[in-house]
Amino acid sequence: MRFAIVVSEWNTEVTEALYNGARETLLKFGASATDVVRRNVPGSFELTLGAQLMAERHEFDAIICIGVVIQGETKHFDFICDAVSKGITDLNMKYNLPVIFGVLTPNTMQQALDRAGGVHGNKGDEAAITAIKMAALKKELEA
Ligand code: RBF
Repeated sequence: MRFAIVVSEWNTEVTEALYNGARETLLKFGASATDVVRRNVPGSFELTLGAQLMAERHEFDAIICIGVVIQGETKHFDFICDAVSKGITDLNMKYNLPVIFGVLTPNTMQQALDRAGGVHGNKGDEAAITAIKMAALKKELEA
């Protein structure tokens, strides 16, 4: 299977850890390095268009979106989270393709780090497993 990972450049310490977790999990479960394609976008708000541009290529079995929006640090929190969660939901339906919401929305940077390879694991790993499960479900039901 082929996977795209779209990574937001805000809070890169966290998004890089999430990306590495997602990529390593895809490779661990059998994806080859050439079948995992990464592209960056400036912020989480741009994840929707970034994922849509990847979906338009019709060459991926799933797309993983990775971002971090920290509630305590921006009044834009609700705008960005609402937009990207709705945007990603719409892409799932528009392309009939798993587009995975790997966006952390914690209150603090420490909570983000705890979920990006810290005490609460790595949500990037979980996003990758979700991508694999949904791509497999799609293949099974469309066979
Ligand atoms: N993008 C993120 O991915 N995480 C953030 O925490 C975040 N905070 C922002 C706070 C403000 C005040 C603004 C204007 C933008 C923020 N962005 C953040 C960037 C946003 O996702 C997007 O890249 C820009 O709004 C340009 O469309």
